[in-house]
Amino acid sequence: MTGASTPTHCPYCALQCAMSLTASPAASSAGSADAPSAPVTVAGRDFPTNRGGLCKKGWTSAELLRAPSRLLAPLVRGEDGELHESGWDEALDLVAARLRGIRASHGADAVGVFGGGGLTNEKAYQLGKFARLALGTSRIDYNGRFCMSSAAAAGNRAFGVDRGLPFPLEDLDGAATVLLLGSNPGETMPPFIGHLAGAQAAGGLVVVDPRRTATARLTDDGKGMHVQPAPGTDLVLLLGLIHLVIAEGLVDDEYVATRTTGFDGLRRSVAAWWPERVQSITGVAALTLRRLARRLASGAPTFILTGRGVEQHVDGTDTATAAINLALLLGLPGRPGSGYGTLTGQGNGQGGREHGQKCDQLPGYRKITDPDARAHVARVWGVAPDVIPGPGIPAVELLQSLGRPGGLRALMVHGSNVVISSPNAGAVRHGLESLDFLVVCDFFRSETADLADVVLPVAQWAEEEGTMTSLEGRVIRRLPALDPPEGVRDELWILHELARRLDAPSVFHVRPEDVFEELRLASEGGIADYSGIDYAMLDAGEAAYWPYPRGSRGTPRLFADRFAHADGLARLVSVRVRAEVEHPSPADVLTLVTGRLLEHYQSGAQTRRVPELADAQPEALATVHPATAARFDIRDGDTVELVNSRGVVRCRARLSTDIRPDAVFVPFHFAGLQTANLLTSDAVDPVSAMPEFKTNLVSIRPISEAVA
Ligand SMILES: Nc1nc2c(c(=O)[nH]1)N[C@H]1C(S)=C(S)[C@@H](COP(=O)(O)OP(=O)(O)OC[C@H]3O[C@@H](n4cnc5c(=O)[nH]c(N)nc54)[C@H](O)[C@@H]3O)O[C@H]1N2
Ligand SMILES: Nc1nc2c(c(=O)[nH]1)N[C@H]1C(S)=C(S)[C@@H](COP(=O)(O)OP(=O)(O)OC[C@H]3O[C@@H](n4cnc5c(=O)[nH]c(N)nc54)[C@H](O)[C@@H]3O)O[C@H]1N2
Ligand code: SF4
Ligand SMILES: [Mo]
Repeated sequence: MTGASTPTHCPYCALQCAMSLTASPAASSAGSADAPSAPVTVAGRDFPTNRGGLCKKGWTSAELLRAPSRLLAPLVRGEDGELHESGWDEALDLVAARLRGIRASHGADAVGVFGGGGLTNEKAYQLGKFARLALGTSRIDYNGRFCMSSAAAAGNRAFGVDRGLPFPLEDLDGAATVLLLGSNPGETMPPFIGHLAGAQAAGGLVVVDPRRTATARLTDDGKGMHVQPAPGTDLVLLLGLIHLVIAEGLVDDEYVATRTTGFDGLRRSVAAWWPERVQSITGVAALTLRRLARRLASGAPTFILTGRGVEQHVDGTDTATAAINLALLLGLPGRPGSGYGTLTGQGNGQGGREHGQKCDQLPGYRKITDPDARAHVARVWGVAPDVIPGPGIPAVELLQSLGRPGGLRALMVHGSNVVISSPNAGAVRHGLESLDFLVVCDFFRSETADLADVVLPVAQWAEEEGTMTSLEGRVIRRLPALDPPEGVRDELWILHELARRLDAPSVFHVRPEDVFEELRLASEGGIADYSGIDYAMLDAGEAAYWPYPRGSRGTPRLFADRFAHADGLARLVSVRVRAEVEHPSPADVLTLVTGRLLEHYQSGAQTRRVPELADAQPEALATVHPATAARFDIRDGDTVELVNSRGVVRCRARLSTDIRPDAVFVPFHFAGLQTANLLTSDAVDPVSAMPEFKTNLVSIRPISEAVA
């Protein structure tokens, strides 16, 4: 596998930019730690989403293939308390024996599995099956609960289906207006910005973000709008826009009458949200709201898109629902050239939420409580339906149960670095430390792997094959460009070997294509139906959007004629501002806003190991408005301490007018005392179980010590 160029896709985000990897001849000596330079070269490849472009993370992704810190053998914690290299048989025998033992003494639900939205469809599918059949546990969930769950819940409730973008990204090119709510693709998906050029030129790019981000700066030409509400007030903002659209007669009456239900309730629910009241809560001028409502209702091609900024809140489902209500009143979903969508985040954030690593789900986006769904999947798996456990508990609750009475005694982690990325991370670390047994599969000793009893090193993206489902709902192929280093194993092989040792009552294939063929059957007839897709058609370049039932042609655009509810209508679900969702701003506290930097990916487990990225962003910086800094006696570059009841973060301050004076921004990519999630709350949205990542109250003060 050397010399030739392999067409594949980026390992990181959901844009899944197309790239070509060319293996250098030295790559065949895989495994030698003395060849740290990238064994493959990366080139952008033409594809509708990225049009040949890549961001810095994509360009440098191959450096991790031979990073000096890559794990090249399993690690097992010894009697001395340290992790030591071991053979594969020894490590897998130990894992199987310990999990069996814990299951025998504490019951199957004492063993949990935590998955990830970066896993291929094949691995995510197999992990769900492994939990249910090999471990017999209901306790599986994944990091998408931190990512997509509120948008997914809102989409399911309104449309009866959750496909992040129900249209190809290229549809955005013709838009006159794009409303981006809490989304910063200028840093989180740079090549995506190309699709906003039309709206930008038409003066219709509207960015709603408490920070003046790279994306918000696209409106600096004075043509578009940057709306900068107080953090966590988007629901009020959206209720205000809906109020205006109704009050000013801007509703698409025919669309609402023929394609939706619930209008009367919705109208009543927004009656009291007149613009001046909205202004007093959000800080957004009534005049701006009116301008925005009219722009959105102009009848020109218009899109409304949400990101994590409006979704990662304890009222995230309601806020996403309000955004959908606005889009439905304007008649956007399903109208050619217009639409509503959410920008899925992780590489396989879409596919990863469809095939069974969610606690309440079976493959094909089926409900685990539905007897027909259970019977169908049980048939594919060759077991009786009652062998499949019932629903488990969502990610935050799962992590809260670590080591607690009646909670988890053992956990397997596949594709997440929860010590950095989960809310109330100090409590999660404590929970992991109190487990009887922790197994982590990773390429590196992530902060979570550091706590494990056994670490199993797995193949990276360029060394494995499989499929990913991009933010468009398009299933794409990942192809291997080189062999994994010796000592590293494919995750499907690991699950196969463990399933065998645990006497699982089903076959666990090792070849990705065999797993995909089984996934096709398991998803057949489900909401996310992949049964008409196979590797050969993807290799031949077919753009396969689900649902893609056997014998059909796939579905690039949803909702043209009907929504996925049985009656074909979309639901206008009335949502209210809940009393318990408060946004106080007493003088001595700030709202901590968290989010992302261009150079780092998620917990930083990967990108902090790429020298070019780490040099560009070596540390977490707290962005503070100069007026706020003056109030708290903070100078640019000072070390500050951010504190609340959950924890303490220490990092240096960066003064900037890009942030509102009532907020402080800290990226969540860093470890140790710079871990933003030491401060975030594990309170969750009642519908989606999404935690409150985006707005948490903190106090701030300068300190004299250097940053640890
Ligand atoms: N560079 C980089 N790119 C990534 C990732 C990464 O880690 N790094 N991760 C990928 C993943 S998994 C995801 S989910 C996506 C996320 O992509 P985005 O949703 O674009 O990312 P975030 O930075 O989390 O949040 C977006 C914006 O929300 C704003 N925000 C915070 N609070 C509020 C609020 O109350 N209201 C409003 N309106 N806005 C608010 C923040 O200031 C931020 O600019 O990115 C993907 N791409
Ligand atoms: N404060 C705050 N916290 C947040 C967010 C926020 O905006 N603010 N965003 C949240 C969001 S949207 C997300 S998606 C999460 C993400 O946060 P995490 O779940 O921690 O995501 P990653 O850092 O991508 O972790 C993936 C880990 O798995 C490894 N890995 C990658 N691919 C594979 C694979 O195929 N198999 C295995 N076994 N391992 C693999 C990587 O090396 C890395 O250690 O963070 C959430 N946390
Ligand atoms: S935008 Fe996302 S998919 Fe594209 S190169 Fe960057 S990280 Fe990779
Ligand atoms: Mo995410």
